[in-house]
Amino acid sequence: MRFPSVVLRSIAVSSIAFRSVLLRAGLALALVLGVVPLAFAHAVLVSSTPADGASAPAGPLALQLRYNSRIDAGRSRLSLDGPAGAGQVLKLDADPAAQDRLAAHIEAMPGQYVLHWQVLSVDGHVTRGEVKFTVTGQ
Ligand SMILES: [Cu+2]
Repeated sequence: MRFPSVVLRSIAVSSIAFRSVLLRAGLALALVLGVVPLAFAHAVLVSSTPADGASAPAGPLALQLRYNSRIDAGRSRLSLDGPAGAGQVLKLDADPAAQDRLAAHIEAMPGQYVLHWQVLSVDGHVTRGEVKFTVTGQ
């Protein structure tokens, strides 16, 4: 009878496929267990003023970025693309009491802005991102 050998072969093939699935599931689990806790230690942007996608009136504008953990403001950086040019590095407001945020002030003219942030969190990891906002005329 040939039938049983065909069945056996197909069981062997599906067993290899099953092991490969198990291996992948194991790797995925290891990634989840091993990498996600580290990712939580990085500085993640919690909120910003202006908020991403928001509008603000022209004139003096306070920029603030708040993170989920303490950051090293001395090794963090804000730069701004706007109607006055791209890559303008902003002078950060010093506030030793606010160790989880970056702040700066600008005199904003109407236009589209992209605020680029790069922060060093206390766990030694650098994260980056951007906040886009619009400044409207009076
Ligand atoms: Cu980290």
